[in-house]
Amino acid sequence: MPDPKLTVDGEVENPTQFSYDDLAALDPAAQVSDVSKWGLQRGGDAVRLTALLERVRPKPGVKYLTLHAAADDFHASVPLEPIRERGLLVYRLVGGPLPLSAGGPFRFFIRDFAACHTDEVDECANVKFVNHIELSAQRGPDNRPSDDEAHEALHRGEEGAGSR
Ligand SMILES: Nc1nc2c(c(=O)[nH]1)N[C@H]1C(S)=C(S)[C@@H](COP(=O)(O)O)O[C@H]1N2
Ligand SMILES: [Mo]
Repeated sequence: MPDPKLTVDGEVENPTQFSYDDLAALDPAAQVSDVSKWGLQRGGDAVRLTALLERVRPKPGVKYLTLHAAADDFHASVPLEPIRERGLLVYRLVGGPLPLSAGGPFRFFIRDFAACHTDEVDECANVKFVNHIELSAQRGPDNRPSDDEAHEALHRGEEGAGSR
């Protein structure tokens, strides 16, 4: 994919598209190296959600953040407040773009996530292949698996897909 971009928009003052270079150029205070220390197996380097929010400037009244992965039509919508300080966007692995096999080119990751479908903010919201983050007052689309059966079916499908 030639220079993939992550769009951050919705109810914000300054909708922005971020490339790998744009993310790498964010302030050192925005950068977090090696997220494997927080339990993301494949690791990678990230920028803080707060840095993205500073850039796009959510309008007053924004309460939800929705993660869209067009690649496999996966979507998760989570309340902004509990993830504001814990949200990370993983974009780099060993000095290059995050590969598809690690959920790249952009992967959302929430520190201290809850077990799958035990909370609004759960591991399932660690959306891979994110191409679009949308801020809104109301909850957005969400097709995370809602029970064990749906969850297992999703993971079986992922194995079947092979490349992930
Ligand atoms: N795009 C996308 N992101 C996704 C999923 C998915 O099917 N598609 N599955 C979610 C679920 S249910 C879980 S538990 C985690 C699994 O992350 P892992 O593949 O790194 O173990 O990814 C989440 N992110
Ligand atoms: Mo999950």
